[in-house]
Amino acid sequence: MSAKTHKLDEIKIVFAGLDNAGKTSFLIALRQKYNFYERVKKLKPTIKIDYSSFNFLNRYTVNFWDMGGQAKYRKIYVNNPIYFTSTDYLYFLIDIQDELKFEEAVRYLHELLDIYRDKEMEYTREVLICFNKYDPVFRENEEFLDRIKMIRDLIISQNKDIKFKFFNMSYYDISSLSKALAYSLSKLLNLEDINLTLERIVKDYDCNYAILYTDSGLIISDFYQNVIDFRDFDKKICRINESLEFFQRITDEEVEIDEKLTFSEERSEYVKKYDIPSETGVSEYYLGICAPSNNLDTIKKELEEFQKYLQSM
Ligand SMILES: Nc1nc2c(ncn2[C@@H]2O[C@H](COP(=O)(O)OP(=O)(O)OP(=O)(O)O)[C@@H](O)[C@H]2O)c(=O)[nH]1
Ligand SMILES: [Mg+2]
Repeated sequence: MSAKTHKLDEIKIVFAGLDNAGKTSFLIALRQKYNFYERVKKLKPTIKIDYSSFNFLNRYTVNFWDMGGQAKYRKIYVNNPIYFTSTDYLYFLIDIQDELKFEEAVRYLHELLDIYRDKEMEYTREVLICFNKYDPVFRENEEFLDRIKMIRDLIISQNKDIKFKFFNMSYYDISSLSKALAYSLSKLLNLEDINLTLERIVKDYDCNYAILYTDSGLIISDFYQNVIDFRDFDKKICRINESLEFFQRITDEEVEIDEKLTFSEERSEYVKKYDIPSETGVSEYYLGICAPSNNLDTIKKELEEFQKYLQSM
């Protein structure tokens, strides 16, 4: 795509938007999910830029640039486009509950787009616009839908040269955050097949969820049937650590088992371990699924294909 000057395995994702749009919250919620634990504590406005990064599959370093959105910082970035060089994806968050700031938000977006329009920036990808704080209680609210449509149309009509992708999100719905982030990561890391397969399995077999993770608990891909508040994520879903401990124990005891099943009459939890040969040895992946017990046999058959996907990753 672009002749990037930085190392191929370094990925830079920029999060921008006005102050209070929810950028830091978004990242904290995702970080929790991607297993570098941190709670959403008493949030303070971000001072200038917060950097964080995580190692993905031992191959990529994903760097998040959380650009504090107060006016004084915005002015600094806009006057110093160098902050934005080598961006792989730009996420721009708009607080959909704060109608009074829509105009200012769009103005700031346009300032950033002007920076990215510069050829030197080599930014040829989509710009990801996130309508944030679209909490589940507002989902059916006509007024919110109108607002979103209005801003969306405005952005598209004033920037015909740029491709956009729009997301509605809220930290009360962890899937909406994952979906927004997974969009760019999947494109950068070729995870689309895996994401689609998990989604299909969950839908076809009425599963509660399907989660693919590594031996360090890093979630690579996941799909959930229902809306999940990210604050309940640990409790409801994260049997991950428990399963990892189980497999660790049996490895220590040198037993060859690659499946774990917690069976109940209606819904069972099934975890399958995959050993995938890689350049650096063998990588372990785990796929956890919660499904109606009577669908498990069919799902297991489907999962035979999965080894192939993981190998090609
Ligand atoms: N209702 C609701 N509130 C949210 C959501 N996301 C963030 N917030 C709240 O919005 C406030 C601001 O969030 P921050 O994440 O600090 O915003 P920011 O964009 O990082 O702000 P700056 O660092 O100043 O640029 C906090 O009180 C959050 O709890 C959401 O999805 N829904
Ligand atoms: Mg912040």
